[in-house]
Amino acid sequence: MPQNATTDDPRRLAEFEARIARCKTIEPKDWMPERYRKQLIRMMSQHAHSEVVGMLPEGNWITRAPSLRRKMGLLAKVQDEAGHGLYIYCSTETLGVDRNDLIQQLLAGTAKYSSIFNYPTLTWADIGAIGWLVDGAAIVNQTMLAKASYGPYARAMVRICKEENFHKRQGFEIMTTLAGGTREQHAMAQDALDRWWWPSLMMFGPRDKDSPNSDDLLRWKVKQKTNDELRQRFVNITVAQAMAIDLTIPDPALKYNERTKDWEYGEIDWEEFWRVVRGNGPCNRERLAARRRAHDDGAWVRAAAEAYAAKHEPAASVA
Ligand code: BYC
Repeated sequence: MPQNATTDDPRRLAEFEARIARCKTIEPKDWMPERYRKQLIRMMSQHAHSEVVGMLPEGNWITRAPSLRRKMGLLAKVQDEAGHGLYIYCSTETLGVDRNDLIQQLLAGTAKYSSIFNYPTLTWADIGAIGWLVDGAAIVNQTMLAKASYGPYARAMVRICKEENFHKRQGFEIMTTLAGGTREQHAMAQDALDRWWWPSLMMFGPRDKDSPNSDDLLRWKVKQKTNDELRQRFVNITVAQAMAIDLTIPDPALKYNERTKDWEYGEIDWEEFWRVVRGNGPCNRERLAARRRAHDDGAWVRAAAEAYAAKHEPAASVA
C-alpha cells in the first residue's frame, strides 16, 4: 500500500483509484492523493532535468559534425531536447510547484537526472550511439509513459515520442554509415557501442526488486511496465538492429531463449550505476558546472523577459 494512503480520505481515494482503473486520466484540478502528487513531481522533474542536461554531451559535437547535413540534424535534435525539457517543466508546474525551485534543486546538485548523461562523448560515433541507443531506450520507456494516468505528462510524452523517433533514426543512420565504411570507421562505431551499451541498459533504473518507487507508480498507472520489463524489451529490439549493421553487442553472456523469445543478457554493473547516480560518474561534475554556467549566462534573458512581462501583461489583461 502507498505510504500515506491511509491519511487520505478513503472515499476520495477509492474514487481516484476507480477512475484510474477505468483508464481515465487524472487532470490538474482533480483530487489526488498527496503521495501520487509527490511521486509525479519527483519523476517528472527528474525527467525534465534529464532532457536539459542531455543537451550537453551532444552539444559538444555541433561545431565538429562531419557535414552540413549532419550538423543540421544534430542542431535540430539538441534543440528538440530543450523543448522536451520545457514541456515537462510546464506539466510538472500543473502539480503546484514552481519551475524555478526545481531548477534550483538541479543547480544545487540535490536533484537527480538520468545517469546516462554523465558519460563523455569521445568521438563522432558517440553521436550515432546516443541517437540509436539512448533515444531508442527513451522511446521504449516513454511510449509507455504516453499512457500514464496523469494527463499533462501523458500528453507531453506523445509529442516527445514523435521527436525521439526522428532522433533514433538519425543516430542509427550515423551508425549504419560508419559500420559500413572503412575499417577505421567500423571500429569507431563498435567502440561507441562498447562504451554506450551498458549505460543504456542502466537508464531503465535498478532491478525491480531494488526499485522503491515502482509499487506506487505501477499501482497508480504512472508506469505501465516495470524497469526490468522495459529493459528486456529494449534489448530484444536492439540486438537485431546491431546484427543488421554488423556490430557486436559487448556482452559475452548474451543468448537467445527460444522459449521466452527474449535475448538474455549478462549482469549489469550495479555498483557503477549507483556511483553515477550518486554524483561520482565520469562527467557528473562537468555537467553540473556547465548547467550552472549556462544558467548564469542566461540571467540577462530572464531579467529581460520578466521586465517585458511586467510591462505588457497588465495591459494584456485589461484588453
Ligand atoms: N539515472 O525506484 P526507482 C532523453 C533513481 S532523457 C538516475 O526504480 P522510478 C534524452 C530514481 O530516480 C529521458 N537516477 O525509480 C535527452 C530513484 O531515486 P529517488 C530520461 C535513476 O522513478 C537528451 C532511485 O534511482 N527519461 O530521452 O520508479 C538526449 C530508485 O529507482 C535512474 C526519463 O526520465 C537513472 N537511470 O524509475 C537524448 C523517463 N534510474 O528519486 C535523450 C522518466 C533510477 O527515489 N522516468 N534512478 O531518489 C522513469 O521512467 C523512471 O523515473 C525511471 C526510474 C525508470 C528512470
